[in-house]
Amino acid sequence: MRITLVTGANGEIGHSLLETLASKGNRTIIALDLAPLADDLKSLVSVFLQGDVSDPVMVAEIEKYDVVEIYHLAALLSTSSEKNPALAHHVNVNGTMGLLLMARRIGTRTGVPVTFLFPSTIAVYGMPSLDVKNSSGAVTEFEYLQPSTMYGINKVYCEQLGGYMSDRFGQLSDEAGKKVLDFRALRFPGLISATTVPTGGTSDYAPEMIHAAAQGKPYACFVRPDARIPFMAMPDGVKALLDLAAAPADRLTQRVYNIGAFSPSAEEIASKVQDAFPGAEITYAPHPKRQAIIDSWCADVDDSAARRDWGWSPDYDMQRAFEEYLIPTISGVYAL
Ligand code: AKB
Repeated sequence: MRITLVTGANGEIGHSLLETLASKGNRTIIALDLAPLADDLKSLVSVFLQGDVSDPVMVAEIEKYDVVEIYHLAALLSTSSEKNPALAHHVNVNGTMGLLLMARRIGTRTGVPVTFLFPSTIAVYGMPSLDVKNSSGAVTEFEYLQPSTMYGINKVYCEQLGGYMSDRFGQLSDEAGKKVLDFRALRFPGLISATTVPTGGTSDYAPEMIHAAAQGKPYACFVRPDARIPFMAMPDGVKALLDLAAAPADRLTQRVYNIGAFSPSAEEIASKVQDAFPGAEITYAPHPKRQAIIDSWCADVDDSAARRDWGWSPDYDMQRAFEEYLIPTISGVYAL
């Protein structure tokens, strides 16, 4: 049975990914998280390791298994990273480097290249001004890569690192040319889940607004009504990870792919929320520093490479996300 490792298992993507992976069967799932595994995930995994992904003792423990696929989700998100930049660098960069080295050792030992799925982010972009952001349209993977946040810097570096570790590691040594690691990254927009609420991100205003309204609570949005970044419904985020993991290597022309779904302003999200929950009380209290982070991210992404190379296409535009996923599911969550 193929062995799949998921780090950051308790996180938002981890939750949904574990449910989907387990429903597919035919694999052994090893999950890792700093905190004890959430009760609803316990029956889905074969092995749970509690600890720090950047701890070499933990890495040595994982390395005992012949892992063929890694979803490395553990990370500090953008707002948390600004509160503790040194810790963010340690977890987001050193943790990733440790796992990449481990993946190379496993691939060398087993003779099977390890597929390494890395969630990158629209935080890698650094739009120089609001005018440029508003006039540049959908940005490709190769433009405006001057992030202003620790998280964006960590992620854009790890994208490069993953490519290096797959293709050029030790290029002057005996290691050269050995295909033992296959790194693939997705630049996620803000993800919106109907069943979990994020912590520590800057795109959190959208899910917070929806979950507050579903509970009948007022919400003060921490960005301006016109703030615009790309978002995606969580099932599409998980689908993208699985589709990229399954794509034949010879179809991939790059190691890092944008994926898009919809790009609403905060005001457009609020209007959808108020349609679904009439009377929802949404006000605006922009936080200048979090607003500046959102202003520095692109308004839309060009995901034509993902569409061309591995058939990416989101199932949910904004209307379908609200009508067929978010509202019915959230209403059930808070009705319980
Ligand atoms: C964050 O806000 O930090 C994340 C992201 C867009 O990567 N949700």
